[in-house]
Amino acid sequence: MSTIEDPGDERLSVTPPKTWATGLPAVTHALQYSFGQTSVRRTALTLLNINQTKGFDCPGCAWPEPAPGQRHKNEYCENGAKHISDEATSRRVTADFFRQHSISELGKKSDYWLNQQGRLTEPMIKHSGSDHYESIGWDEALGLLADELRGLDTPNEALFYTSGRLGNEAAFLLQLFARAFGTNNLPDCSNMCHESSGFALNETLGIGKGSVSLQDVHDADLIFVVGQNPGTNHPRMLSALEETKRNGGQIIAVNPLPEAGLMRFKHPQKPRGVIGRGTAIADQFLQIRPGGDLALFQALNLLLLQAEDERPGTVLDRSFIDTRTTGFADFAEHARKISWPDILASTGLTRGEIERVHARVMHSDKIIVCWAMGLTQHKHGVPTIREIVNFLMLRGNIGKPGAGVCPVRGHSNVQGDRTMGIWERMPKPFLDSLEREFGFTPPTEHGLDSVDSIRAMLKGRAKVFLGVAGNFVRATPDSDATEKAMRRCRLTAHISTKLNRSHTVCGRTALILPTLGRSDRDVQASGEQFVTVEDSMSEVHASRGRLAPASDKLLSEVAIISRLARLTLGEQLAIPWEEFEADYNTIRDRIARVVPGFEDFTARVKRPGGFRLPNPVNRGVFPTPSGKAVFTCNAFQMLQAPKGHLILQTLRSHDQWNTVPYAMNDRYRGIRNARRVVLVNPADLEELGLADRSEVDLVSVWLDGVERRASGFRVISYPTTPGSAAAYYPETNVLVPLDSVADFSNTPTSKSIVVRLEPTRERTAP
Ligand SMILES: Nc1nc2c(c(=O)[nH]1)N[C@H]1C(S)=C(S)[C@@H](COP(=O)(O)OP(=O)(O)OC[C@H]3O[C@@H](n4cnc5c(=O)[nH]c(N)nc54)[C@H](O)[C@@H]3O)O[C@H]1N2
Ligand SMILES: Nc1nc2c(c(=O)[nH]1)N[C@H]1C(S)=C(S)[C@@H](COP(=O)(O)OP(=O)(O)OC[C@H]3O[C@@H](n4cnc5c(=O)[nH]c(N)nc54)[C@H](O)[C@@H]3O)O[C@H]1N2
Ligand SMILES: [Mo]
Repeated sequence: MSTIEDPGDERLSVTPPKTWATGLPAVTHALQYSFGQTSVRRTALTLLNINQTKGFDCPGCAWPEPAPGQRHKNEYCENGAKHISDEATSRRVTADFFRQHSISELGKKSDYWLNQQGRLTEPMIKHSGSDHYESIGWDEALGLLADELRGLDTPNEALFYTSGRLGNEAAFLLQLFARAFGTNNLPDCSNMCHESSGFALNETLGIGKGSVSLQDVHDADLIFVVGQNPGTNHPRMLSALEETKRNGGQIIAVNPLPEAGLMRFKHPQKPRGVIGRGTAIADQFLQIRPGGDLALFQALNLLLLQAEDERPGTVLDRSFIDTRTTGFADFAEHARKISWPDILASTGLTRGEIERVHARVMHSDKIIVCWAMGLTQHKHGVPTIREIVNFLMLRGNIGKPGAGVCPVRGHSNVQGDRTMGIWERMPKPFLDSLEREFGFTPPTEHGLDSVDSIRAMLKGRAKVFLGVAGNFVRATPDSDATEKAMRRCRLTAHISTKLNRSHTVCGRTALILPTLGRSDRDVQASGEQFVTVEDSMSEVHASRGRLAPASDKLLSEVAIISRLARLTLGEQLAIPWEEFEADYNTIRDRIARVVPGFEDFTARVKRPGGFRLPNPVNRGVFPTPSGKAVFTCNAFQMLQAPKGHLILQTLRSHDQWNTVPYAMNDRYRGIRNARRVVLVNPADLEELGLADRSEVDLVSVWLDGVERRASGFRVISYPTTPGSAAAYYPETNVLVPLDSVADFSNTPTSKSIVVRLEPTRERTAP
């Protein structure tokens, strides 16, 4: 991995972290990136159509838009503008480009460089034994992929990976194709993202989705923002939190890093936001130790139980607990056993800080807990989220206005893709429904998730890999192992808009299948099409691209999947693939009959703003086996690194979209011109005898004794929680051991890697 070029490093500059987010600089930064990628006219066309009822859904995060009448005419954030300009770029990757650059040469380029080359324009093939991609026609490319699929010993030797960028229609077709072909091998980015949330919420509430609406966020008395960096990753969430504050609500931020967006917010689209100090977001900031959140909520639950003991009948919501839940008695008995020394050791907080939080809780009737990767990507991510559900249920904060659970999703349609059946373990009622509609029996054996897919490729049990709308090689853990796994495949193929590292780590044969992006106009036989997406709060709405496609050789994702399915499965099944490609309404008609909540889909989604899928939890209905919400007992766990080691989290800079860096900067954290940096608390630097800005290798320590090393990182003295460190993903994925996963959800523990820092010179010395 160390052979990959890294632009920027030499010019590293560091200033103190910012204490506010999203002001005027945010707007100018967005326009700068856009003008660097494309013309003024395309910039105007794209930016004016983001998140408007007749435009397209921002391909950035999954935070919802306000109701149609309440949207700003610029309903997007700085980072949304960057994502869309990155897609609308005027730069092009042509067949000529691949003649000039061999695959091994491209493999040495940085992720940044690969993305900057522009939009993919025509299908390409790498033949067995060749080091170059060459042009190939669509029919031939898809025919070859179909032949490879049909030639497998069992359908379970095929893998169909997706990210949450895919719209509902294409996602529905992809899972339909995989299951009609005979496998549930549908690994997705969710496996590495909110899988822990889905698992914990399914188990406790009976549905793996958030329960709150944007209105609930505005109306809450108290909101916890835990393990999440909204200033960078969900900037429009800050406007919602500002509204909460205006209505008298309070915010508690829990994070090892003092993230700018959690501290103070300046609204970029209101005059007041551009000048002045803006709104202080967090009323209380808890600088927690990594993984200490489980103990924090266990402590809060203990304090609630004790308060009820002191003033019986006044603290807990007995009527909610007695009528709607099970398991309270066991939970209460277990919860009382936690000790304060354990709580303080695990959280790194003081008892006073936790008691202050408790006081706020006691004064709040409506509480919401929001979270993201800072919780899900830990070994005990599932128990942590279960404990949050316990916490909310104690005072009846589930299923009532202004209260509830809010896992803040990543990719714009990651929640929708799951609703459409992109999941390796879709429940039986969904499979039965598919069978009724399409007349074939879907396989019932669970498929492989992302981590197990890598294992299967390594063992030669999976041989054909199709990736859709993502960058599997960089998103997954243990980069060296993953690359080895991909290279063992007979065929790797990717449906993509832009060049990325997954295209350079090839199976024996490899295909690049270029496609339309969200902002591109999509015209099929029946005319102009739109697609649909579901946001983090279950709002389903239409998305219609407006720009001329990047090349006339692009096919839509729906077209590619439909044609591939027809070539692979032939005409023997009653699935009208040609009709699906010609008119997406015909796909929606099928979704309406298969997926609950989508009745009359096409008509309802054409209304401005679309519609919200019902969440039974908000009617007091819990679709668990017992029909009740479930209190759980979660054993105390804490993260500890051996002496001389740190707990490293891998996270996003302000200038990247997942595996794709847009620039070398991380403005809010004050870092410019470098990504190979590691943020370490000054006290730890002193103890480790390391100087600020010195160069180190990060070496991860894991049970299997394999050395995983990321070389040449510059140390930056930074106010992170002592004992913890932070560095950017995907450069550090090489450090995450394949077997280091969250219990139950199998999510890589990207937020807790035990590392030691070795001065780089030690290794290079003779
Ligand atoms: N601009 C931009 N927007 C994005 C993305 C992007 O790459 N760029 N990615 C999208 C996707 S797919 C996702 S999933 C989301 C991700 O959104 P986030 O979850 O906000 O993303 P991360 O950068 O991984 O940040 C994790 C945060 O959790 C904190 N944290 C780490 N460990 C702990 C812990 O143990 N406890 C607590 N309390 N906090 C902890 C970190 O300090 C950091 O603030 O963003 C989405 N939006
Ligand atoms: N160490 C570490 N690893 C992580 C994480 C972490 O925090 N730390 N986060 C995890 C998380 S939360 C996630 S969600 C995953 C993300 O993993 P992925 O979703 O697999 O990765 P992305 O970087 O979003 O994928 C980018 C590629 O998508 C393609 N693309 C973009 N738009 C479109 C489109 O409209 N259509 C098609 N067909 N292709 C398109 C482009 O070719 C682009 O190169 O990474 C995970 N990996
Ligand atoms: Mo994600």
